[in-house]
Amino acid sequence: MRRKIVAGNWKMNGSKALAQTLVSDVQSQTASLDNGVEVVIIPPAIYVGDVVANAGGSLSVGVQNVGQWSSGAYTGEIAAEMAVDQGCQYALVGHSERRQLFGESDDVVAQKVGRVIGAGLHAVLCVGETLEEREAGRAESVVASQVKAGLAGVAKDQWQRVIVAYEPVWAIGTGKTATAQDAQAMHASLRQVLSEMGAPANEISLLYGGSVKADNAAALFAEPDIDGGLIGGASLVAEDFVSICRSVP
Ligand code: G2H
Repeated sequence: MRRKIVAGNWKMNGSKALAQTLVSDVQSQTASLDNGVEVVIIPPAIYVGDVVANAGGSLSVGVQNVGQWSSGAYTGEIAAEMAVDQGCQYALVGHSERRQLFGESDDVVAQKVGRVIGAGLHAVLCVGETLEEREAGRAESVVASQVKAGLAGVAKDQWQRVIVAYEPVWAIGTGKTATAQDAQAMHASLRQVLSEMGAPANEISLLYGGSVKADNAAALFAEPDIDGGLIGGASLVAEDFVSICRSVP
């Protein structure tokens, strides 16, 4: 059985107050869900401690990024071990905003995956094609190459710490969502790629992300290879995020 996960990526949004009120609301309204969903809150790193304090034991917590080093003179960076130290269980790696705005290459992404898994966290590797790549018929090959590069260093006994989030770049924060059928097709292709890499593909949770909202989550999550979602904007409103968590079948 694959884990069903709904993770809220706050990006550079939120506040100490939100880390208290929203997290308490989400915690109290999701703790008794019987659909088996694991709910993860991924705030800006500076609020991780506040979120952990309000997570009440039933929510998991993650960071949006880690440095590719273990420690040292890297001003502004945080290490995977520090996220563990603060009570995190997850780290995003290779979000398209990191790739596009901060120039993260597949090589850097692979190094970060290594650090995250090595520290004992679950790595959520984010992959996805641009509109230009999709229109050129290259969506599947682009995504396959990001997965192969990002997870190239994963050892046989580490796959249980890997989650992949498919986030088509053209659907991020734009209000455009891939159809459930298009997302399912990409997830099936992703599972095939993982299988070819020697991973236990049927045990790896694959999340969809990109303008997931309360009104489109159920259709996406009903697809056989979509095991949950990575939610941006809608994770900042408790009512919407809880509704998305409830949409997991
Ligand atoms: C994709 C997603 C969360 P949004 O980046 O990672 O954001 O739901 O706002 O498109």
